[in-house]
Amino acid sequence: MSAPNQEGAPFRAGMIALCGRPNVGKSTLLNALMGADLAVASRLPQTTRERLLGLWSTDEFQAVLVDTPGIHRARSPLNRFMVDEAVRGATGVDLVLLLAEAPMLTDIELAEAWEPGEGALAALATVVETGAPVVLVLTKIDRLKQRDLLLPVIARWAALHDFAAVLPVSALQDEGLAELRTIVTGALPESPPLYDVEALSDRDMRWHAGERVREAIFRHLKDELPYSCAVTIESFKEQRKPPKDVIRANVHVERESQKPMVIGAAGRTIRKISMDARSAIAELTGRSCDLFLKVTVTKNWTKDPELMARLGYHQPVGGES
Ligand SMILES: Nc1nc2c(ncn2[C@@H]2O[C@H](COP(=O)(O)OP(=O)(O)OP(=O)(O)O)[C@@H](O)[C@H]2O)c(=O)[nH]1
Ligand SMILES: [Mg+2]
Repeated sequence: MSAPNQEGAPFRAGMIALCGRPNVGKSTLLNALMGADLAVASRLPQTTRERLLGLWSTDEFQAVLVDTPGIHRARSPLNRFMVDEAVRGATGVDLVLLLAEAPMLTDIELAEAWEPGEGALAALATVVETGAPVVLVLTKIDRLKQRDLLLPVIARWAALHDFAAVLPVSALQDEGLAELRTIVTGALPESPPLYDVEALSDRDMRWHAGERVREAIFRHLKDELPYSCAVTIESFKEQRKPPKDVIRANVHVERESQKPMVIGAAGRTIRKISMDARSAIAELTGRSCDLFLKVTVTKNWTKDPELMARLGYHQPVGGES
């Protein structure tokens, strides 16, 4: 039994996974629900590579929000790792939020004929297999001119699965989030906290710092280049006087030819990446920071599970969840 809070109600805690195809807005929604910029989001698909737990704790409950990589047809070892992480993130949770973009439809005929795509159906099949109740969250509704065109879309989705609820939201415009928070907290079983109630996530600041560098890479590099980059933190020192973090990180690329593209003419690109990442890290830690980036070639790392593991992309071994 968990200890009752002041009102005498027992404490509740549970896991809520955010799942769906790449780019549907999972990380943005996690940040909006948490009211903190924890998860890296970008305009490019396949931004999130690893499971991240966002810990939303109050005196009454702890909701462990699980951000997951997008579910997609994986070809490379890195992509297979990502999809495995997504499945791991959705397994054993109390509720899955299946996110799908609200389609941008312009007339009722199109809306009535609308069908979810293959990728969205595959994501649905994957989360249904976990056996957890599923809430369908239709995202980015701020982009829609005519909201009533969502009704036939909702009806089509509802015919595919017995969803616990269907909810249209906009994470960026704070629409539907109060309802979603009610659904999330309502799904938490009676339980003591699962994680430290003071912590915001299950990852340490080193990991978050690496993610901020990756976020800046996704913002400043073009085409396939962000997908060839990984970031490792070589050292993270908390200096006392004056108080600041001194961070040295490696940006790994797959091929020699990619190195000058990441560095840019006269180092301009890597400087932009560094400046963006530095201010994002400072915002997260509340301390100033010095960030030193080095670009390293780790040949074909996305295709080699051993190299991937060395760069941090490995599933836990043994019974660890
Ligand atoms: N207009 C609008 N855009 C949104 C909203 N939520 C997310 N986006 C945008 O959608 C893009 C993808 O968002 P992410 O949160 O990175 O999506 P994701 O599902 O985590 O993507 P992966 O990690 O790549 O699978 C970003 O450009 C976001 O700004 C929203 O409510 N409205
Ligand atoms: Mg994401």
